[in-house]
Amino acid sequence: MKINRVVLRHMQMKLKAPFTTSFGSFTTKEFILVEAIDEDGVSGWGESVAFHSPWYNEETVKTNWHMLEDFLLPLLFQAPIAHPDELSGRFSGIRKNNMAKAAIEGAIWDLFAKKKNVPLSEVLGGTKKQIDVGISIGIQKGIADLLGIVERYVHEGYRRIKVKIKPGCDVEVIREIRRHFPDIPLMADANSAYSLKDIERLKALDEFELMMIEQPLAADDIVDHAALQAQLNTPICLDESIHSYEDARKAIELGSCRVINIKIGRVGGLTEAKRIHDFCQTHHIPVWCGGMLESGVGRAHNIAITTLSNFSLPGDTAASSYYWERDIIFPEVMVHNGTITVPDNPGIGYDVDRQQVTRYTTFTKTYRP
Ligand code: OSB
Ligand code: MG
Repeated sequence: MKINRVVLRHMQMKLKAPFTTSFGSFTTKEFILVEAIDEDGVSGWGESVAFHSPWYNEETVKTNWHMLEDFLLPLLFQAPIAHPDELSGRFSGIRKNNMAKAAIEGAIWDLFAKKKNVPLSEVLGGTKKQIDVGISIGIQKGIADLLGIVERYVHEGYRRIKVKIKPGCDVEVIREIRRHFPDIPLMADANSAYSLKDIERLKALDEFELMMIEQPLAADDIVDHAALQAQLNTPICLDESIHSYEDARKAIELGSCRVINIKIGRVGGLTEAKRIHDFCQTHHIPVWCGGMLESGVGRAHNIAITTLSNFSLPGDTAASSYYWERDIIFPEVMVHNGTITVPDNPGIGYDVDRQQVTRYTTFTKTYRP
């Protein structure tokens, strides 16, 4: 593949409802949409999942734009690409900035699959035609609101419910949910809100038979998580702590977790996501695909990777309508009875709706070799 040009678009999309985690709340999603166009005029699409501010990791929309403009696109333009797996090597001289790397790599994967005329899921080695999905519910003002929302999505058929927790908004909340929904597959995500000092509080969650507790401790930790896992019955799932195959290997070796949440952006792209998936499979660690409140483009990539067999737990890829009044892909991502039918069109399998893209674009710049 020879890349003729790359278009970066700064996007701003209003969320249907504010999303609140242990770090705070946001109402608008700002992100970079990447369009890579080859010499034949075929477009591949990627999305940077970095947020406006660095609360989840150190990357932001601005740092991603800077990395793409000043480092990654020049490397991309250096030579033609035979296979998207080459890019992680080409980018290896640049430390971290995984979400920026994944954004352009994702566009090249889509383009590669489109040129081959096969779905992205298939070129990644995925086999599922349908994927099970769960939903991630942000922190709510009151327990009654939360119970209402849980009820709604259980009723819609989502395969598991994830709720956000933080100190002071945890054991009592989970107890209430369990009292009303004794049998639902339920999990909690702390987004690093606890330390080992809170071990008694975390152990108190054991009685609720959660599927797992996600990232209870520090975002850069795998050592304390191993100590915690040794004392918890509930499986720990790592999110923020896993940036690479090497991180996953070490975490599993240490016993820091029994499940891994793979986010394509956090690990630097689909190539690395596949490597982590394969390693976890060999070591009997189930994985699932996390979400970053993506637009339909990022969501389509998440659906494609979820078709790999060890994505055996429902991920956070909810329907477009959970996030947006109107998504930027056509058709929008639909969830029926907790499952998404994997599209069988070439590439990401959804059309990018250029009219909607234009509506949400605040700034565009085109880069050429
Ligand atoms: O920790 O998984 C997370 C959203 C933003 C940042 C981090 C996380 C989340 C979610 C929601 O839990 C995922 C989604 O629905 O896209
Ligand atoms: Mg998480």
